[in-house]
Amino acid sequence: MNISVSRSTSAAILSRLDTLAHLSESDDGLTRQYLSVEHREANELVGSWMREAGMRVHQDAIGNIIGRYEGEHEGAPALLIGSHLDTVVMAGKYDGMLGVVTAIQCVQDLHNRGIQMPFAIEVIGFADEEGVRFQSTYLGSRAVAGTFRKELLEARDANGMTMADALRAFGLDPNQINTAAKRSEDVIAYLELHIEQGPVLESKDEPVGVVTAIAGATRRLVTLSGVAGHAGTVPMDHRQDALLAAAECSLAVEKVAAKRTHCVATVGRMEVSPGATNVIPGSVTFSIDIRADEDVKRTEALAELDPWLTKIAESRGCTLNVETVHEANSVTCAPWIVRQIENAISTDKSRVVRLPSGAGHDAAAMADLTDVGMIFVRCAGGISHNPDETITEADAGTGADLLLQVIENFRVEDHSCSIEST
Ligand code: HGY
Ligand code: MN
Ligand code: MN
Repeated sequence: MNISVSRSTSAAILSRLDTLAHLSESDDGLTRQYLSVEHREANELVGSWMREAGMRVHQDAIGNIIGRYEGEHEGAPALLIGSHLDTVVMAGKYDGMLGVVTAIQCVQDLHNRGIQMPFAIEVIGFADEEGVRFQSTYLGSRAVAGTFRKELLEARDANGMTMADALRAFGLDPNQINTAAKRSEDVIAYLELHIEQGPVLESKDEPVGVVTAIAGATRRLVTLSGVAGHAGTVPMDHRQDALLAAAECSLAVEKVAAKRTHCVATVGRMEVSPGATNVIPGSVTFSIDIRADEDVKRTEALAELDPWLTKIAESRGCTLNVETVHEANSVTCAPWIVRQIENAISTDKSRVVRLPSGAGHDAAAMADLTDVGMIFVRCAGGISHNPDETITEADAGTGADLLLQVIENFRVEDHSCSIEST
Protein backbone atom coordinates (compact mmCIF):
# COMPACT_ATOMS: atom_id res chain seq x y z
CA MET A 1 0.00 0.00 0.00
CA ASN A 2 1.48 3.34 -0.99
CA ILE A 3 -0.74 5.75 1.00
CA SER A 4 -0.11 5.83 4.66
CA VAL A 5 -2.05 7.72 7.22
CA SER A 6 0.17 9.34 9.77
CA ARG A 7 1.19 7.43 12.91
CA SER A 8 -0.80 10.00 14.81
CA THR A 9 -3.87 8.71 12.98
CA SER A 10 -3.59 5.19 14.38
CA ALA A 11 -2.98 6.62 17.85
CA ALA A 12 -6.00 8.90 17.39
CA ILE A 13 -8.14 5.95 16.31
CA LEU A 14 -7.29 3.96 19.43
CA SER A 15 -7.72 6.97 21.70
CA ARG A 16 -11.16 7.72 20.25
CA LEU A 17 -12.18 4.08 20.70
CA ASP A 18 -11.11 4.31 24.34
CA THR A 19 -13.25 7.43 24.77
CA LEU A 20 -16.25 5.75 23.11
CA ALA A 21 -15.80 2.70 25.34
CA HIS A 22 -16.61 4.80 28.41
CA LEU A 23 -20.13 5.43 27.08
CA SER A 24 -21.61 2.34 28.68
CA GLU A 25 -24.73 1.55 30.70
CA SER A 26 -22.61 -0.18 33.33
CA ASP A 27 -19.33 0.53 35.09
CA ASP A 28 -17.95 -2.96 34.64
CA GLY A 29 -17.60 -3.48 30.91
CA LEU A 30 -19.00 -1.94 27.74
CA THR A 31 -22.69 -2.30 27.00
CA ARG A 32 -24.34 0.35 24.77
CA GLN A 33 -27.87 -0.41 23.67
CA TYR A 34 -30.08 1.08 21.01
CA LEU A 35 -31.94 4.32 21.93
CA SER A 36 -30.24 4.50 25.33
CA VAL A 37 -28.67 7.54 27.00
CA GLU A 38 -25.30 6.11 25.97
CA HIS A 39 -26.48 5.84 22.36
CA ARG A 40 -27.33 9.55 22.37
CA GLU A 41 -23.95 10.41 23.95
CA ALA A 42 -22.12 8.29 21.37
CA ASN A 43 -24.00 9.99 18.51
CA GLU A 44 -23.10 13.43 19.88
CA LEU A 45 -19.42 12.52 20.29
CA VAL A 46 -19.10 10.82 16.90
CA GLY A 47 -21.04 13.68 15.31
CA SER A 48 -18.48 16.15 16.69
CA TRP A 49 -15.62 14.12 15.17
CA MET A 50 -17.46 14.07 11.84
CA ARG A 51 -17.83 17.88 11.91
CA GLU A 52 -14.13 18.27 12.71
CA ALA A 53 -13.42 16.23 9.57
CA GLY A 54 -15.38 18.68 7.42
CA MET A 55 -18.61 16.71 7.25
CA ARG A 56 -22.18 17.94 7.49
CA VAL A 57 -23.83 15.85 10.23
CA HIS A 58 -27.38 14.70 10.90
CA GLN A 59 -29.15 12.00 12.86
CA ASP A 60 -31.68 10.13 10.76
CA ALA A 61 -35.15 8.95 11.72
CA ILE A 62 -34.02 5.63 13.23
CA GLY A 63 -31.11 7.11 15.21
CA ASN A 64 -28.14 6.56 12.85
CA ILE A 65 -25.52 9.37 12.94
CA ILE A 66 -24.45 10.34 9.42
CA GLY A 67 -21.67 12.66 8.24
CA ARG A 68 -21.52 13.81 4.60
CA TYR A 69 -18.29 15.00 2.94
CA GLU A 70 -19.17 16.63 -0.35
CA GLY A 71 -17.42 15.67 -3.56
CA GLU A 72 -16.24 17.98 -6.33
CA HIS A 73 -19.87 18.59 -7.30
CA GLU A 74 -22.45 19.38 -4.61
CA GLY A 75 -25.08 16.64 -4.27
CA ALA A 76 -23.07 13.97 -6.11
CA PRO A 77 -23.94 10.31 -5.38
CA ALA A 78 -22.11 9.06 -2.30
CA LEU A 79 -19.75 6.28 -1.36
CA LEU A 80 -21.21 5.06 1.96
CA ILE A 81 -18.73 3.89 4.60
CA GLY A 82 -20.11 2.66 7.90
CA SER A 83 -20.41 0.26 10.77
CA HIS A 84 -22.30 0.16 14.05
CA LEU A 85 -22.03 2.08 17.33
CA ASP A 86 -24.16 -0.24 19.46
CA THR A 87 -22.58 -3.18 21.27
CA VAL A 88 -23.39 -6.58 22.69
CA VAL A 89 -23.50 -6.99 26.49
CA MET A 90 -20.00 -6.81 28.06
CA ALA A 91 -18.54 -6.07 24.64
CA GLY A 92 -15.13 -5.34 23.27
CA LYS A 93 -14.43 -1.78 22.13
CA TYR A 94 -13.58 -2.48 18.47
CA ASP A 95 -16.59 -4.42 17.14
CA GLY A 96 -18.39 -1.83 14.99
CA MET A 97 -16.75 1.28 16.43
CA LEU A 98 -13.41 0.63 14.67
CA GLY A 99 -15.10 0.91 11.28
CA VAL A 100 -16.82 4.20 12.10
CA VAL A 101 -13.80 5.87 13.73
CA THR A 102 -11.45 4.72 10.95
CA ALA A 103 -13.79 6.05 8.25
CA ILE A 104 -13.90 9.44 10.01
CA GLN A 105 -10.09 9.51 10.21
CA CYS A 106 -9.84 8.82 6.47
CA VAL A 107 -12.19 11.71 5.68
CA GLN A 108 -10.23 13.88 8.13
CA ASP A 109 -7.10 13.03 6.14
CA LEU A 110 -8.75 14.04 2.84
CA HIS A 111 -10.08 17.22 4.47
CA ASN A 112 -6.66 18.12 5.85
CA ARG A 113 -5.18 17.78 2.35
CA GLY A 114 -8.07 19.71 0.77
CA ILE A 115 -8.97 16.71 -1.39
CA GLN A 116 -12.51 16.23 -2.71
CA MET A 117 -13.41 13.11 -4.64
CA PRO A 118 -15.61 12.93 -7.74
CA PHE A 119 -18.21 11.43 -5.40
CA ALA A 120 -19.48 12.40 -1.96
CA ILE A 121 -18.57 10.28 1.06
CA GLU A 122 -21.11 9.53 3.76
CA VAL A 123 -19.90 7.97 7.00
CA ILE A 124 -22.67 6.19 8.91
CA GLY A 125 -22.61 5.15 12.57
CA PHE A 126 -25.46 2.64 12.61
CA ALA A 127 -27.74 2.76 15.64
CA ASP A 128 -28.43 -0.94 16.17
CA GLU A 129 -26.66 -3.83 14.48
CA GLU A 130 -26.38 -6.27 17.37
CA GLY A 131 -30.09 -6.43 18.16
CA VAL A 132 -29.50 -6.71 21.91
CA ARG A 133 -32.44 -4.54 23.05
CA PHE A 134 -35.17 -5.71 20.65
CA GLN A 135 -33.78 -9.06 19.54
CA SER A 136 -33.73 -8.16 15.85
CA THR A 137 -30.55 -7.03 14.17
CA TYR A 138 -29.50 -4.54 11.43
CA LEU A 139 -32.22 -2.03 12.43
CA GLY A 140 -30.17 1.03 11.41
CA SER A 141 -28.83 -0.37 8.14
CA ARG A 142 -32.21 -1.83 7.17
CA ALA A 143 -33.78 1.61 7.56
CA VAL A 144 -31.10 3.12 5.26
CA ALA A 145 -31.52 0.24 2.79
CA GLY A 146 -35.31 0.76 2.83
CA THR A 147 -36.01 -2.76 4.12
CA PHE A 148 -37.04 -1.93 7.71
CA ARG A 149 -40.19 -3.90 8.58
CA LYS A 150 -42.78 -1.78 10.43
CA GLU A 151 -43.90 -4.74 12.56
CA LEU A 152 -40.53 -4.51 14.32
CA LEU A 153 -41.85 -1.35 16.01
CA GLU A 154 -44.01 -3.58 18.20
CA ALA A 155 -41.00 -5.55 19.50
CA ARG A 156 -40.57 -5.12 23.26
CA ASP A 157 -37.39 -4.78 25.32
CA ALA A 158 -36.71 -6.51 28.64
CA ASN A 159 -38.79 -3.84 30.42
CA GLY A 160 -41.75 -4.32 28.09
CA MET A 161 -41.22 -1.03 26.22
CA THR A 162 -41.99 -1.20 22.49
CA MET A 163 -39.45 0.01 19.94
CA ALA A 164 -41.99 2.66 18.88
CA ASP A 165 -42.20 4.07 22.41
CA ALA A 166 -38.41 3.88 22.80
CA LEU A 167 -38.02 5.89 19.57
CA ARG A 168 -40.47 8.53 20.87
CA ALA A 169 -38.65 8.67 24.21
CA PHE A 170 -35.42 9.24 22.23
CA GLY A 171 -37.08 12.15 20.40
CA LEU A 172 -37.71 10.31 17.14
CA ASP A 173 -40.97 9.64 15.29
CA PRO A 174 -41.53 5.97 14.39
CA ASN A 175 -43.80 7.09 11.54
CA GLN A 176 -40.83 8.83 9.90
CA ILE A 177 -38.50 5.81 9.68
CA ASN A 178 -39.11 5.52 5.95
CA THR A 179 -37.37 8.90 5.53
CA ALA A 180 -34.07 7.25 6.52
CA ALA A 181 -34.12 5.16 3.32
CA LYS A 182 -31.64 6.15 0.63
CA ARG A 183 -32.34 6.03 -3.12
CA SER A 184 -30.01 3.66 -4.97
CA GLU A 185 -29.26 6.37 -7.53
CA ASP A 186 -27.79 8.52 -4.73
CA VAL A 187 -25.34 5.80 -3.69
CA ILE A 188 -22.37 4.33 -5.54
CA ALA A 189 -21.38 1.56 -3.10
CA TYR A 190 -21.01 0.65 0.57
CA LEU A 191 -17.71 -0.14 2.31
CA GLU A 192 -17.22 -1.43 5.85
CA LEU A 193 -14.02 -1.95 7.81
CA HIS A 194 -14.43 -4.32 10.76
CA ILE A 195 -12.36 -6.53 13.05
CA GLU A 196 -12.30 -10.10 11.77
CA GLN A 197 -13.68 -11.56 15.01
CA GLY A 198 -11.97 -14.80 14.00
CA PRO A 199 -8.47 -16.38 13.91
CA VAL A 200 -7.67 -16.49 10.18
CA LEU A 201 -5.65 -13.27 9.71
CA GLU A 202 -3.63 -13.96 12.84
CA SER A 203 -2.94 -17.53 11.70
CA LYS A 204 -1.66 -16.17 8.36
CA ASP A 205 0.26 -13.36 10.09
CA GLU A 206 -1.55 -10.78 7.95
CA PRO A 207 -2.94 -7.50 9.40
CA VAL A 208 -5.80 -7.11 6.92
CA GLY A 209 -7.90 -9.16 4.54
CA VAL A 210 -10.74 -8.76 2.06
CA VAL A 211 -14.14 -10.26 2.78
CA THR A 212 -15.70 -12.42 0.06
CA ALA A 213 -19.10 -13.17 1.62
CA ILE A 214 -21.16 -12.76 4.81
CA ALA A 215 -22.85 -15.80 6.30
CA GLY A 216 -26.63 -15.97 6.41
CA ALA A 217 -28.27 -16.14 9.83
CA THR A 218 -31.56 -17.01 11.50
CA ARG A 219 -32.47 -15.90 15.01
CA ARG A 220 -35.39 -17.44 16.87
CA LEU A 221 -37.03 -17.09 20.27
CA VAL A 222 -38.40 -20.40 21.61
CA THR A 223 -40.84 -20.54 24.54
CA LEU A 224 -41.56 -23.83 26.33
CA SER A 225 -44.50 -23.82 28.75
CA GLY A 226 -44.79 -26.64 31.32
CA VAL A 227 -46.19 -26.55 34.86
CA ALA A 228 -44.57 -24.71 37.74
CA GLY A 229 -44.60 -26.81 40.90
CA HIS A 230 -43.18 -27.44 44.33
CA ALA A 231 -39.59 -28.64 44.09
CA GLY A 232 -40.10 -30.81 47.19
CA THR A 233 -43.37 -32.53 46.52
CA VAL A 234 -43.77 -33.27 42.80
CA PRO A 235 -42.35 -36.73 41.95
CA MET A 236 -39.85 -36.75 39.07
CA ASP A 237 -42.18 -38.75 36.79
CA HIS A 238 -45.01 -36.22 37.30
CA ARG A 239 -43.13 -33.12 36.20
CA GLN A 240 -43.60 -30.86 33.18
CA ASP A 241 -40.30 -29.09 33.73
CA ALA A 242 -39.81 -26.39 31.07
CA LEU A 243 -36.12 -25.96 31.88
CA LEU A 244 -35.27 -29.63 31.31
CA ALA A 245 -37.18 -29.46 28.02
CA ALA A 246 -35.14 -26.37 27.08
CA ALA A 247 -31.94 -28.12 28.06
CA GLU A 248 -32.74 -31.07 25.78
CA CYS A 249 -33.69 -28.66 22.98
CA SER A 250 -30.35 -26.84 23.38
CA LEU A 251 -28.48 -30.10 22.85
CA ALA A 252 -30.57 -30.73 19.72
CA VAL A 253 -29.58 -27.26 18.45
CA GLU A 254 -25.93 -28.19 18.98
CA LYS A 255 -26.31 -31.51 17.15
CA VAL A 256 -28.00 -30.19 13.98
CA ALA A 257 -25.17 -27.67 13.53
CA ALA A 258 -22.23 -29.85 14.55
CA LYS A 259 -23.01 -32.41 11.83
CA ARG A 260 -22.73 -29.77 9.07
CA THR A 261 -19.48 -28.07 7.99
CA HIS A 262 -19.34 -24.26 8.34
CA CYS A 263 -22.65 -24.31 10.21
CA VAL A 264 -22.81 -22.92 13.75
CA ALA A 265 -25.64 -22.58 16.26
CA THR A 266 -25.82 -20.91 19.64
CA VAL A 267 -28.28 -20.73 22.51
CA GLY A 268 -27.11 -17.43 23.96
CA ARG A 269 -30.00 -16.35 26.17
CA MET A 270 -32.33 -18.30 28.44
CA GLU A 271 -34.98 -16.82 30.74
CA VAL A 272 -36.39 -19.19 33.34
CA SER A 273 -39.71 -18.45 35.02
CA PRO A 274 -40.60 -18.07 37.82
CA GLY A 275 -36.86 -18.50 38.56
CA ALA A 276 -36.88 -19.63 42.22
CA THR A 277 -34.72 -22.38 43.68
CA ASN A 278 -37.64 -24.33 45.07
CA VAL A 279 -40.01 -24.00 42.10
CA ILE A 280 -40.04 -26.34 39.10
CA PRO A 281 -39.64 -24.00 36.06
CA GLY A 282 -43.03 -23.47 34.45
CA SER A 283 -41.84 -21.51 31.45
CA VAL A 284 -38.53 -20.95 29.65
CA THR A 285 -37.73 -18.68 26.72
CA PHE A 286 -34.41 -19.16 24.96
CA SER A 287 -32.74 -17.82 21.83
CA ILE A 288 -31.37 -19.75 18.85
CA ASP A 289 -28.80 -18.17 16.54
CA ILE A 290 -27.94 -20.41 13.58
CA ARG A 291 -25.66 -19.57 10.65
CA ALA A 292 -23.98 -21.23 7.71
CA ASP A 293 -21.83 -20.31 4.74
CA GLU A 294 -24.60 -21.62 2.44
CA ASP A 295 -28.26 -20.76 2.96
CA VAL A 296 -29.41 -24.27 2.04
CA LYS A 297 -27.40 -25.70 4.96
CA ARG A 298 -29.06 -23.33 7.42
CA THR A 299 -32.57 -24.07 6.15
CA GLU A 300 -31.90 -27.83 6.18
CA ALA A 301 -30.60 -27.60 9.76
CA LEU A 302 -33.74 -25.69 10.80
CA ALA A 303 -35.97 -28.20 8.98
CA GLU A 304 -34.28 -31.01 10.93
CA LEU A 305 -34.52 -29.11 14.22
CA ASP A 306 -38.20 -28.10 14.14
CA PRO A 307 -39.78 -31.58 14.48
CA TRP A 308 -37.14 -32.49 17.05
CA LEU A 309 -38.11 -29.54 19.28
CA THR A 310 -41.80 -30.52 18.93
CA LYS A 311 -41.02 -34.11 19.97
CA ILE A 312 -39.00 -33.00 23.01
CA ALA A 313 -41.74 -30.60 24.13
CA GLU A 314 -44.45 -33.28 23.77
CA SER A 315 -42.37 -35.89 25.61
CA ARG A 316 -42.07 -33.50 28.56
CA GLY A 317 -45.66 -32.29 28.58
CA CYS A 318 -44.73 -28.79 27.46
CA THR A 319 -46.22 -26.57 24.79
CA LEU A 320 -43.83 -25.03 22.27
CA ASN A 321 -43.86 -21.63 20.60
CA VAL A 322 -41.17 -20.69 18.05
CA GLU A 323 -40.83 -17.11 16.75
CA THR A 324 -38.35 -16.14 14.02
CA VAL A 325 -37.09 -12.67 14.97
CA HIS A 326 -34.39 -12.31 12.32
CA GLU A 327 -33.58 -13.96 9.01
CA ALA A 328 -30.88 -12.84 6.55
CA ASN A 329 -29.53 -14.79 3.62
CA SER A 330 -25.80 -14.94 2.95
CA VAL A 331 -24.44 -12.02 0.96
CA THR A 332 -21.64 -12.00 -1.61
CA CYS A 333 -19.35 -8.96 -1.66
CA ALA A 334 -19.28 -7.34 -5.12
CA PRO A 335 -16.33 -8.72 -7.13
CA TRP A 336 -15.56 -5.27 -8.58
CA ILE A 337 -15.13 -3.91 -5.05
CA VAL A 338 -13.28 -7.00 -3.77
CA ARG A 339 -10.83 -6.49 -6.66
CA GLN A 340 -10.19 -2.86 -5.67
CA ILE A 341 -9.57 -3.81 -2.05
CA GLU A 342 -7.26 -6.64 -3.16
CA ASN A 343 -5.27 -4.29 -5.39
CA ALA A 344 -4.92 -1.83 -2.53
CA ILE A 345 -3.62 -4.59 -0.23
CA SER A 346 -1.06 -5.87 -2.68
CA THR A 347 -0.55 -6.28 -6.39
CA ASP A 348 0.83 -9.70 -5.46
CA LYS A 349 -2.50 -11.57 -5.25
CA SER A 350 -0.85 -14.48 -3.44
CA ARG A 351 -0.26 -12.13 -0.52
CA VAL A 352 -3.93 -11.19 -0.17
CA VAL A 353 -6.11 -13.04 2.36
CA ARG A 354 -9.66 -13.48 1.05
CA LEU A 355 -12.06 -14.79 3.67
CA PRO A 356 -15.80 -15.20 4.34
CA SER A 357 -17.36 -13.64 7.42
CA GLY A 358 -19.12 -15.94 9.89
CA ALA A 359 -20.26 -12.83 11.74
CA GLY A 360 -23.11 -10.71 10.47
CA HIS A 361 -22.44 -7.09 9.49
CA ASP A 362 -24.43 -4.05 8.40
CA ALA A 363 -23.00 -4.70 4.93
CA ALA A 364 -25.38 -7.68 4.73
CA ALA A 365 -28.36 -5.35 5.07
CA MET A 366 -26.84 -2.64 2.85
CA ALA A 367 -26.50 -5.19 0.04
CA ASP A 368 -30.25 -4.69 -0.54
CA LEU A 369 -29.46 -1.08 -1.52
CA THR A 370 -26.08 -1.19 -3.27
CA ASP A 371 -22.96 -3.25 -3.94
CA VAL A 372 -20.88 -3.86 -0.82
CA GLY A 373 -17.26 -4.53 0.10
CA MET A 374 -15.61 -5.24 3.44
CA ILE A 375 -12.12 -4.99 4.90
CA PHE A 376 -11.16 -7.15 7.90
CA VAL A 377 -8.55 -6.11 10.44
CA ARG A 378 -6.76 -8.73 12.56
CA CYS A 379 -7.83 -9.00 16.21
CA ALA A 380 -5.87 -10.84 18.88
CA GLY A 381 -6.81 -14.51 19.11
CA GLY A 382 -9.89 -13.79 17.02
CA ILE A 383 -11.56 -12.89 20.32
CA SER A 384 -14.72 -10.77 20.03
CA HIS A 385 -18.00 -10.13 21.84
CA ASN A 386 -15.74 -10.17 24.87
CA PRO A 387 -14.01 -7.40 26.88
CA ASP A 388 -10.66 -9.01 25.88
CA GLU A 389 -11.22 -8.06 22.21
CA THR A 390 -8.14 -6.15 21.06
CA ILE A 391 -6.12 -4.94 18.06
CA THR A 392 -2.66 -3.39 17.80
CA GLU A 393 -2.05 0.27 16.99
CA ALA A 394 -0.03 -0.83 13.96
CA ASP A 395 -2.97 -2.86 12.61
CA ALA A 396 -5.34 0.04 13.24
CA GLY A 397 -3.00 2.14 11.09
CA THR A 398 -2.76 -0.52 8.38
CA GLY A 399 -6.54 -0.75 8.26
CA ALA A 400 -6.83 3.03 7.94
CA ASP A 401 -4.14 3.09 5.23
CA LEU A 402 -6.00 0.44 3.28
CA LEU A 403 -9.40 2.13 3.59
CA LEU A 404 -7.91 5.50 2.57
CA GLN A 405 -6.22 3.94 -0.44
CA VAL A 406 -9.45 2.23 -1.54
CA ILE A 407 -11.32 5.54 -1.20
CA GLU A 408 -8.73 7.59 -3.10
CA ASN A 409 -8.50 5.07 -5.91
CA PHE A 410 -12.17 4.13 -5.98
CA ARG A 411 -13.39 3.43 -9.47
CA VAL A 412 -17.11 3.12 -10.01
CA GLU A 413 -17.95 0.11 -12.15
CA ASP A 414 -21.19 -1.60 -13.10
CA HIS A 415 -23.23 1.09 -11.48
CA SER A 416 -26.23 3.02 -12.73
CA CYS A 417 -25.35 6.40 -11.23
CA SER A 418 -23.51 8.93 -13.36
CA ILE A 419 -20.09 9.45 -11.89
CA GLU A 420 -17.17 9.93 -14.17
CA SER A 421 -14.31 7.84 -12.85
CA THR A 422 -11.28 9.95 -12.04
O1 HGY B 1 -23.98 -11.47 15.61
C1 HGY B 1 -23.21 -11.05 14.76
O2 HGY B 1 -22.72 -11.76 13.92
C2 HGY B 1 -22.85 -9.59 14.75
O3 HGY B 1 -21.89 -9.37 15.73
N1 HGY B 1 -24.02 -8.80 14.98
MN1 MN C 1 -20.93 -7.93 17.01
MN1 MN D 1 -19.98 -5.93 14.43
